[in-house]
Amino acid sequence: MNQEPIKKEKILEELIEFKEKDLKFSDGRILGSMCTSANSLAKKVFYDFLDSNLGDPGLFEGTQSLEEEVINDIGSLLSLEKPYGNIVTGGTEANLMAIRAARNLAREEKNIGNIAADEYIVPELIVPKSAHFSFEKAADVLSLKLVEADLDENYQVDIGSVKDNINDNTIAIVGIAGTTELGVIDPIKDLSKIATRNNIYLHVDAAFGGFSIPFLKDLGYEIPKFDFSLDGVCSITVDPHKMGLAPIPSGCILFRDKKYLEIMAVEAPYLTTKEQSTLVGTRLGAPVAATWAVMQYMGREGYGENANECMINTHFLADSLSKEGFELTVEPKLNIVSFNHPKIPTDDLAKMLEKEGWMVSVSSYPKAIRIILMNHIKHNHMVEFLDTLDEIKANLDIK
Ligand code: 0PR
Repeated sequence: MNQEPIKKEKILEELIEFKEKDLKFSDGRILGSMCTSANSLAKKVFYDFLDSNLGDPGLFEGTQSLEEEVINDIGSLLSLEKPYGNIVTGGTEANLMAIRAARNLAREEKNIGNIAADEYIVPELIVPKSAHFSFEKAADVLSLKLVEADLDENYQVDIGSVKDNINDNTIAIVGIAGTTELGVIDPIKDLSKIATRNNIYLHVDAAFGGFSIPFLKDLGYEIPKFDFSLDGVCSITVDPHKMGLAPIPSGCILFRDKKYLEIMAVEAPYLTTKEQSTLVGTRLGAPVAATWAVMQYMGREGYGENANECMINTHFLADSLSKEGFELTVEPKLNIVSFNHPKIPTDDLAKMLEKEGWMVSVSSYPKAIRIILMNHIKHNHMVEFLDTLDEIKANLDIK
């Protein structure tokens, strides 16, 4: 570290050099990211609330009220009149909070995972094979056995496999509304029935889909129920910093009942609130205010337009790829296109695309090129991308 202070201008100048090495969403070359450039009003608001700390909310009552309003607004999107929850750093923390609530509840109500019990029972968590790796972290942190349910031919969780994996030690089942790799929506209604029948906690990970499915439904897209309108759903993760256009870090965990927050509360005797259920202590108010602002600014209509435009680009890309001899893994339900070419190994294709400046990602199951059509990807970018694919095929002598 420097001994003498450095002038502001010099610091800012130096930072430009670093920033220039970063890719920009607006260039339309980042094809594998679920994040995008945040709404500009939200960025300004974020800065205005940088000093606010929701770890001690009595000091920042205005920001606390904003959090209550955001939670209520997201709850109403997901068919829950009185939701409980928090704005957190993202999907990982939201999923961890949900599974912690489920674990603590099972410990109290079923004596599973109770270190004070005569015999310690290892709690089990059932997730679809397609679940985001954040559940692996949750299982590790909470000392759970992670049980992967199989997928069916459409890459949705196989209900039979979930049923087969349930036993007396199961503390929660997870369903996904918008899988990370394919954007697939699990049959949450069936999971809800199973969870209710077996008295097991059901968490829905809608980190990606939560800020598009409700609006696409408004517009007439046929998407089955996935939210709190299904009785068995206890909690939902939805990330404003993905399709919600909020700045990073903004995730949201919603619970159906206050008891889920209470079961993880620890005492915080010297703070302005005497209990805390969130994982982090000192907690940024900035993402809360920024998420509040962008939600007001967009409204249902604005988010509808955003989700619809992403879907139009998705269908354009998917249809064009099919015509050009590429094979789609699934028909896209949300704004992710996953494809392969029968004659080009996927990793080779990804490398060739990257050499031409296209930052794609490769999914693991099944292995495929994965394109996420966030709103920084415009029609012209996709036309250029298809041109690059044409050139690659021509260079390899593929018709
Ligand atoms: N649940 C689902 C369904 C997700 O897709 C993700 C992340 C999470 C939970 C975890 O969310 P956080 O990353 O906010 O904690 N999905 C993206 C992914 O892993 C995250 C991402 C975003 C990765 C932008 C890369 C990137 O450039 O693909």
